[in-house]
Amino acid sequence: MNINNAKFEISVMNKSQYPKGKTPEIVLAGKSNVGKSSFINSMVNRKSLARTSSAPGKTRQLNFYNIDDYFYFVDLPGYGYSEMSKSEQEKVATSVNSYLKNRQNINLIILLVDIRHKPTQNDITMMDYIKSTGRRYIVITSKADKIAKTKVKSYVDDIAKALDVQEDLIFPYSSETKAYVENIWEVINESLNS
Ligand SMILES: Nc1nc2c(ncn2[C@@H]2O[C@H](COP(=O)(O)OP(=O)(O)OP(=O)(O)O)[C@@H](O)[C@H]2O)c(=O)[nH]1
Ligand SMILES: [Mg+2]
Repeated sequence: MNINNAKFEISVMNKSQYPKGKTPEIVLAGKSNVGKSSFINSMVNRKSLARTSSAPGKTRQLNFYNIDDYFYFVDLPGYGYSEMSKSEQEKVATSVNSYLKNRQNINLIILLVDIRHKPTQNDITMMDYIKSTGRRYIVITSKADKIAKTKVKSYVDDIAKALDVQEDLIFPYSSETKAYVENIWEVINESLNS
């Protein structure tokens, strides 16, 4: 896909602030530090459109990135960040869950998990929640550049099992090398066209 104009639009906490209109939203969910913001940057060929963090857990709001007025990438705050106070974590989780459940504009939810690690309990809980919304979703195993190419498939298969995800709904990706980027655009385009 050829992107001409990707821009940050708004950072929100409450639904009263969500963008108006019917532009479809492609949502990035996942643990803090898994690579959500890097994913957005690499997909739109911009180094620092979405702020990536050397200090994880900085993002506590939902960030909307307008892609050619065609769709939004929505960067969710990461979960599992232990330095955040419990009440703060609950506040963030409530706003994320309510968005995922109620927002009409959501077209596709992408759950990112690190290809190198067994999914955490938080990942499994998030996966189950996403399934419970009844929305279209895929899982992307991030940081595929960190393991040998020949091992990618077996790592992806293990994660698919742990999250109980169909084989055709899980894809490896690397924001660093952009390996497999074509597959991901294909899925996104398909979801935007249906
Ligand atoms: N090698 C490699 N590193 C990556 C990749 N994607 C992200 N990273 C690195 O992982 C770290 C975290 O990436 P972010 O994109 O900030 O992660 P995030 O999920 O947005 O984190 P939060 O905003 O804290 O929830 C950064 O140092 C990135 O450079 C990847 O595909 N390969
Ligand atoms: Mg981020």
